[in-house]
Amino acid sequence: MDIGTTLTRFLIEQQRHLPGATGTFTALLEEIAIAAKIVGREVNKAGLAKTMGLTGRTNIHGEAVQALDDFANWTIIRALDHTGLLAAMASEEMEEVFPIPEHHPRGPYVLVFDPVDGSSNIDVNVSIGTIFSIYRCADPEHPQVSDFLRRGREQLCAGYVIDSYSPILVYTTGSGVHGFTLDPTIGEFLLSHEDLQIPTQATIYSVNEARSPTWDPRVRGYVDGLKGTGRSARYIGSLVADFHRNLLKGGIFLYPAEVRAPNGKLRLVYEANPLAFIIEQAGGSASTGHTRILDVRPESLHERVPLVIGSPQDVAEFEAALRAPQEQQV
Ligand code: P6P
Repeated sequence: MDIGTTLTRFLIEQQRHLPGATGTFTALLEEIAIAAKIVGREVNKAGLAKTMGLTGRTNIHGEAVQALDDFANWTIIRALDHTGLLAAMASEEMEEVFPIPEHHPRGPYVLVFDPVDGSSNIDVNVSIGTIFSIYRCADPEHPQVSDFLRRGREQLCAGYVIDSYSPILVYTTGSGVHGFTLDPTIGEFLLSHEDLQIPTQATIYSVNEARSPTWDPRVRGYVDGLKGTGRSARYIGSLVADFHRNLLKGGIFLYPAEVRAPNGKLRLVYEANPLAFIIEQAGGSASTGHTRILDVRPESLHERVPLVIGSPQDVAEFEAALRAPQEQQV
């Protein structure tokens, strides 16, 4: 009986077509998949597990740390710290870079991740997920934060895992975007979405309209112009879930700059960049509203960036709206 194509089999087959491929990403993605299954098991005990609720601490962003944030962060670190493939890791939950301890072998890559994107939704059973990105390390014996402050276009691999009733892992290494759905009966991620391409015509727009008073009037005008065009407004409040739906259905997600937050809310290094690599590989676009996300040079590990991402025509129309002359503030 054919169980379908497992993640491992697909990666091995992909490796054959990539000159010089060493199987490193196969090993890294397999370990990430295992970590994702462990985190998913905790998520699926929603409300019953000790890994739910708040820890009582706040992270470096001043956000309440969910028990699952901590659990997922250290699950991913423990799954990958011994592989001999990484020199260091960084995460939304850690202020500084985490060098691979001396007692483990180091490797030529660094991994940066958001262990639980959308964690504020954990206790209300809304889909959440992990977002990750892999770069080459300049000097594995001496990993630096500069290894993580690379333009997104230098990423070697990016992906996400959504913990939902049907967990899915989506990744790219620059040869298309591929999705794998977890078959819980065998505990394997099986190929379900090969070579994903975002529909060019968006049918959905995703934005938190409650924040519109804080936007540039041209942003308000753009979003108002989407109404009555036959599109649907869909906003889950979990970036990875909103992104994934728009990737499959065609749409645009916006978290624009705001009057008191000119860089918006979302993080460049471990949220915008991985998703921007994926969306471009799937035929879409990702922009700050003025600049291609993958061209932005990060200045710090946790910096934020305005994000507009999705169907290319919609992103282009948003950028055009922001080029219009600014209304004179009365
Ligand atoms: P708002 C979740 O906290 C998150 O970081 C993203 O997953 C999500 O897209 C965004 O914030 C939602 O923010 O301000 O609309 O609640």
